[in-house]
Amino acid sequence: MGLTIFLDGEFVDKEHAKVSVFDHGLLYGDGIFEGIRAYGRKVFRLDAHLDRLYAGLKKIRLSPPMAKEDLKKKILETLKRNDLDDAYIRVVVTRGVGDLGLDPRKCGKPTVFIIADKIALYPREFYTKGLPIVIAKTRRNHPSSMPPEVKSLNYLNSIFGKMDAIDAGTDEAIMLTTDGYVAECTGDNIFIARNGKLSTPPYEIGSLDGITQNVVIQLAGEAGIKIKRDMLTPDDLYAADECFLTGTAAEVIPVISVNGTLIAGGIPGKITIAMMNAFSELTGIEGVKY
Ligand code: PXG
Repeated sequence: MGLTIFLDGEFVDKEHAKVSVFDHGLLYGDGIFEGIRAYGRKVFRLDAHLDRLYAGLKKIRLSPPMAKEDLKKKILETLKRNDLDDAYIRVVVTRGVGDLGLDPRKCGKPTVFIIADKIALYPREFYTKGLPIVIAKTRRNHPSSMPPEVKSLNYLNSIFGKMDAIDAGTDEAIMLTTDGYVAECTGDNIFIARNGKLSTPPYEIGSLDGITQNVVIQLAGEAGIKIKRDMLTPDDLYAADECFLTGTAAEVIPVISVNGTLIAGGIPGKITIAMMNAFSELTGIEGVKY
């Protein structure tokens, strides 16, 4: 049996889940999305994801097509209908169908869809051996051009970063701000450990206010590990004792080299492993049941 998709108020088969070529989500990337995970029939940090989605809609001045609580129910129903124990959920709200012009006022009603499917993470070996990454040639969007808190449907900045990673023979790349500070990776936030303390960049400089990042900040606090929002340079990465990435898709993944410079002697560090274990424990117990 194929996947069942929620689209504009109805549940339809994947084959019938189609949107118009006049949808401004497609024509201009005008819309917002969220990526959410479910573990063992529980959706992890669902409210935080919905809050971020609705904050994004407000920022792009798109009035929500449905109440947050209703969307939440539809997400849970999509998971139930597809009978998924573990899943990756993609929620998308676009400006809707308009004409061939940018004017968002000409779009009738927003398009909303929910896809729940399996997810392929980075190959499993990277979680034990660690991920080699590079610094992307492409710089992160400047926050004055693209507010970092908006998970917009236009991800070309990250896709350029991803292509830089692929060109360098790696799977992930760090994106620097226009003035050269570490912002984040193409779809993950970044942490370093130095002298037993963790640092991660402030989101105001141009990274997403990551939900997994905030979970790790919470877990580090609970484990008595000092954690600070810090402006980091590439030199701080090269000099770090440990480095790891966080994201809904990636979870917590160790980094073992940056531009070929080994970190932590090329093996995942102690704090990284502690955070990976704490994260996996939490996703096993916390979440909204369906
Ligand atoms: N930075 C960016 C730019 C992201 O897109 C994160 C950080 C991590 O945030 P969360 O809240 O998920 O911890 C993201 C989210 C993918 C993919 O296919 C990645 C994300 C979203 C959707 C798809 O790699 N990352």
